[in-house]
Amino acid sequence: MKTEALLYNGLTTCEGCAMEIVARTMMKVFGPRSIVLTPPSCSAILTGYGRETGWKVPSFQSNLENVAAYMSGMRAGLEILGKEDIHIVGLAGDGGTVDIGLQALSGAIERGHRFIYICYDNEAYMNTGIQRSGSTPRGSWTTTTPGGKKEERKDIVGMLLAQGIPYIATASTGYVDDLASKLEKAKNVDGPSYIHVSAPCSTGWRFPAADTVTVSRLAVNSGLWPLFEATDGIIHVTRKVVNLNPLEEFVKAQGRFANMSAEDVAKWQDEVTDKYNRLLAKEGQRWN
Ligand SMILES: Cc1ncc(C[n+]2csc(CCOP(=O)(O)OP(=O)(O)O)c2C)c(N)n1
Ligand code: SF4
Ligand SMILES: [Mg+2]
Repeated sequence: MKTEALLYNGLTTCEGCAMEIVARTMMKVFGPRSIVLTPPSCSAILTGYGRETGWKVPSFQSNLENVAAYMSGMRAGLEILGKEDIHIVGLAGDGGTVDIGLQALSGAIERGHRFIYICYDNEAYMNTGIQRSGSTPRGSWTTTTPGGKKEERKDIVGMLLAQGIPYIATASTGYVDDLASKLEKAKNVDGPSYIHVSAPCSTGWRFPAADTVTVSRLAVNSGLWPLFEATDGIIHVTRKVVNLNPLEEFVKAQGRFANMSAEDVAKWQDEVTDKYNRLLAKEGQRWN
């Protein structure tokens, strides 16, 4: 990894922000020949306001619904200019990806443009006050689901795998080396690539800021957030957890699941274990 920090210090994200870990890791992998795009979201804090920016590379803020369309347009422009060696990187939240920006993302992938789209998933619309998104898990408190969300979250990775994408991976801020190696692979793909990163948010999930990495790891090691990748649709699980941690440890580490009963958690545990085992059985096989 290149060691030069391509993000300034002293940014105004919350203490312990996992999104900032993603941003710093991705810049170490991609280096100075990069253009970063962010939609309105907490990542837009890094892109900044007016004449100030946190990035040491060119950056651009799109609308919430169209960061992938901007990325594909920028790639087309660079091709006309004959500039082949520049990485186009999008850093978008879950709301801007699985809900509002989904059409632009799907279209850009279908057109086959070369870019790296990174969704840091903090599982709600955090920047505007912790509203539920399509990625908020069932049972979670948000300001718009005060009694706990009733609906299941969207499986965006499954959706994009079904569409067909040259490279896609899940990752976590609990395992930064795994994240970095997936960013490295994504960097070298001749087409679109997508990485979906679990990025716990102490502000919205209600846990102490010092616990970000611990909470990230609890999600992975309970089987709730499996770490895997798919190259041309072939599944490879990058971290195989032999004895899954009880999901209850992840649930209890944060305040947003305070309304869940023991039965709710037990049911969720069964679903997570079943889904995890079905994923392990897909190792080396096509997703669909
Ligand atoms: C079309 C549109 N709707 C709503 C907004 C207001 N808005 C700005 S940031 C944001 C939250 C985005 O949530 P997410 O993508 O999950 O990123 P996070 O804030 O969690 O980092 C919203 C709703 C907007 N800018 N554009
Ligand atoms: S609200 Fe969450 S995602 Fe946004 S800056 Fe704070 S910790 Fe990071
Ligand atoms: Mg979000």
